[in-house]
Amino acid sequence: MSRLVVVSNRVADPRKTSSGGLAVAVGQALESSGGLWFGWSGKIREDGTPGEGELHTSQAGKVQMATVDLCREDHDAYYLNYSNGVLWPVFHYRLELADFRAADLNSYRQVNKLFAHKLHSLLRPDDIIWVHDYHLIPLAAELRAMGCRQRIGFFLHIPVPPPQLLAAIPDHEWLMRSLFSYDLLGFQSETDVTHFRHYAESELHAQLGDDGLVDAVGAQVHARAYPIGIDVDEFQSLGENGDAQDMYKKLKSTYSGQRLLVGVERLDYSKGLRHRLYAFRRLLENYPENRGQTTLVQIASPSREAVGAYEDLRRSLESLSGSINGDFGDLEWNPVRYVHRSVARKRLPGLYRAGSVGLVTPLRDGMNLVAKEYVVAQNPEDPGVLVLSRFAGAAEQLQEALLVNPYDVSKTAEMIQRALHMSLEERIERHTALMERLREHDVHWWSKTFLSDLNSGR
Ligand code: ADQ
Repeated sequence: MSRLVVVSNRVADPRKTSSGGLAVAVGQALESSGGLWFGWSGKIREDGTPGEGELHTSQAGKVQMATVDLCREDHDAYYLNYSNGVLWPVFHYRLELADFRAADLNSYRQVNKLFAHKLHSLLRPDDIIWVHDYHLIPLAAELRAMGCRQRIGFFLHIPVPPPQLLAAIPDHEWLMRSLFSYDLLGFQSETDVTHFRHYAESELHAQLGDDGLVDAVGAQVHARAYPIGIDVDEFQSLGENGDAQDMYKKLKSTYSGQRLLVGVERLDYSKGLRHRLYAFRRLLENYPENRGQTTLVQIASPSREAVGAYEDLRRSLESLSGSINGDFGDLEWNPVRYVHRSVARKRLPGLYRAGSVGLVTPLRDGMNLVAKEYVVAQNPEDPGVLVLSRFAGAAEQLQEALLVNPYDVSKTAEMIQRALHMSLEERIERHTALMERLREHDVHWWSKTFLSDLNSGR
């Protein structure tokens, strides 16, 4: 059996479940065959040299961990400026937030070359390599240039925008051509696959074949949707532990007599937090019976604070929730409970379960695992209702949620009102259908299907 090598920007100890969905899934796939997990160590060397970094290896159970440090200059240019300041906004359709600088692109290439170089020295001939996410798009091209012939697959966790937006990235052909060094490309949704195929056709003159085949720049690659899932059993049993139950009880007693709307995310402009607060304000304006009765609990954990756009968003959310509380609140009731902190994973199911409505309304999202976790955390006999943006990858699968266009603030408010008044029968019907889908396409299905296609050359 060939060894699995996973490459991602960040590496987590697979034995620690606190790291959450993806780390658990990848960790389990690695544990089952024994494998290697390679990526950035998370350490920044202030005195390091660009393009260089020390390799550290350690053993975590059956998994070998190999990580590389980055110097300050590489970290800022490759990680903050290019990955999170160019690729993240453009791939989330937000050209106006992207800051293109040639030096950052050079560093992005350089760090991918550094990673390829360090990884190459650890590879065995029959390894199978699975690269994750936008930080590492050119990794396979660099490995191929070093003579690597192993099968290499790539999974993109974020959306693929339409070709015209991709084409705004300076050197986009270089970036997108490098995807043809992989054997298999996995995307979150059919929409993403369609955008990739259209790009390849219009910009790289690709021939499109059946079963996801794309033939361009002298190479053939399969590009398909493998929607990522969650570990349903793991999340359900997390909900049965004391911490989750305490959280549930605490919320129920703090907000007794209230209906709760719950939102949980990293504080990121892609998550639609501003629009969500506008929709909540509209709910209180248009349906005044909710005043004093309905509270929005919004958790937005700190994220990428060194990137400028995130600082602006933080300030505007604080002022928006302050103004809703000022305009509608009274001595007994604060309409918005906005928390700029993360919640421990073991407490999350309790928070989700306390929410009569789960608000997951990103302006654009690769998949969105919070939507899936919210559904799994519900009491099947009295489930809450998921209000989900049609622009989350998850919307392709979770059709029984109440789907909304987050830009349409009035309609979103109307849907929240509908969710608050949905009959028990309809809630159970929708929840049962959603659970079936989540079980069928859980995270184990995701990693097994991708790896078996990569292995077999399908
Ligand atoms: P993210 O943008 O980080 O992931 P998401 O899919 O929602 O978004 O996953 C976040 C994970 O972190 C979930 O397991 C959630 O429970 C946890 N989390 C988020 N906010 C939290 C908070 N405030 N406190 C505690 N835990 C929190 C990227 C893509 C997504 C894609 C995933 C996986 O942007 O579109 O679904 O990768 O592929």
